[in-house]
Amino acid sequence: MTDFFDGIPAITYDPDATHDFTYRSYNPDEMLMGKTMAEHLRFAVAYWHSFAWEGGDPFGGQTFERPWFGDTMDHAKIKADTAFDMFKILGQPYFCFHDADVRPEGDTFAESTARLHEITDYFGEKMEQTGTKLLWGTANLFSNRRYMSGAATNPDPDVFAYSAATVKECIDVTHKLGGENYVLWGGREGYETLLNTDMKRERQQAGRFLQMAVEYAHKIGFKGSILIEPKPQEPTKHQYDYDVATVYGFLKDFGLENEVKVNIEQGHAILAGHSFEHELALASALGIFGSIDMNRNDYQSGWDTDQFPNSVPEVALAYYEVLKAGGFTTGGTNFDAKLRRQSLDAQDLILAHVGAMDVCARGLKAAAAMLEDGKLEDAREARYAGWGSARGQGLLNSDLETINAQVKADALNPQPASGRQEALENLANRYL
Ligand code: XLS
Ligand code: NI
Ligand code: NI
Repeated sequence: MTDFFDGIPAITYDPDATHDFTYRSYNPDEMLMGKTMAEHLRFAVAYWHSFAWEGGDPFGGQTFERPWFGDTMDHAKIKADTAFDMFKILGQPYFCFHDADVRPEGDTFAESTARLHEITDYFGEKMEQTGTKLLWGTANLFSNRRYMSGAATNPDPDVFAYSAATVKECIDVTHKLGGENYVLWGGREGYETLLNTDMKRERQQAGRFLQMAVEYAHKIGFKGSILIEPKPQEPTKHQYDYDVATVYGFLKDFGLENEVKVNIEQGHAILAGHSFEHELALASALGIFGSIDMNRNDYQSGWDTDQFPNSVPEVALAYYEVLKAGGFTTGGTNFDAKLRRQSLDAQDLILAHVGAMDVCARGLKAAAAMLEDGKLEDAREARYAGWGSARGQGLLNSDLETINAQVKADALNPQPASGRQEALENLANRYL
């Protein structure tokens, strides 16, 4: 045990507690639709925001002072000790990390790699002791200046090679730790200006890179899911993995639509001009729904502010889509969220997660009630009932000429029906 969280108790479910360190809605063992809440939500803590981020913004640097900040392996171990202390306090089942979050960069590729293996072996022991599991691992192919012009999509083949070699190591350590997914977020896979960019070539590079990752995962027997995390921009002006629809087209193009799924982040959906539930519903319709990053943006600043979720109605609509998609298999709810830079204290880190988990629990309960009650789905089905008839089905197997003749013969004159939007919004609000 480190002393960073001294005085903070393990958080348990106690809705009547008079202090803040309690779950008021997240009751891990409570059954909903045949599964426990813990099994539905599959919460994960993001190592980077909670333990690597120093509190900087575009106008100022570090605000947090943490005993594990520093670039030695000793620091990395104190960071790991503190992280696992937090996991114990929260009792969430999973965590996620990038290579760069967990070990200091070495002077050479070999040194960075040796450090990654050393610290992940250390994780392995701690995971065994605490029972915390790895939801996903990933490579940070965006922070170091070598990636400023892209990783897989870099104009320099040496950077492609360095990135591919790094992904191999990161898949290896994810596999070693029993990770249930491997994520690729293309933070620099895009462009700042088309004037210097060969989009066709860069897209081909990205496609081949992803194929190599999939081939390697198969080769070593990695059973988890490979996930792409769509995002339209930030840090680059335009990113190739813009949104779920774009990623699906890309996967189809490279024959990967049955190999790769998506990790959908609320804030990224908003940046792409969609709602979170839109992205979830589309991924489910396309058969590529994988996992979620449950962090929101600030709607005024309109940037990827990575805030902990705090709106039950928004979260409920998201989990409604997750439940309709059949729930998570390998995926889960990752809090890719960071504190505000004024939230300096150890307890801020704990309470941010406690609040977020409670909001998700309330959202999940509302979503389960909506689905179990069935009124919304009944209304949706009734709206499309015509398509269930023999005539509706026949239409799709017909052709324009036959349909044209039939419409004339029947003197068809379709009558519009109400979409009942307000009534359905009223209905949805009753569960919240
Ligand atoms: C950044 C992304 C990143 C990924 C993991 O916006 O959300 O944190 O989740 O690389
Ligand atoms: Ni993000
Ligand atoms: Ni994310």
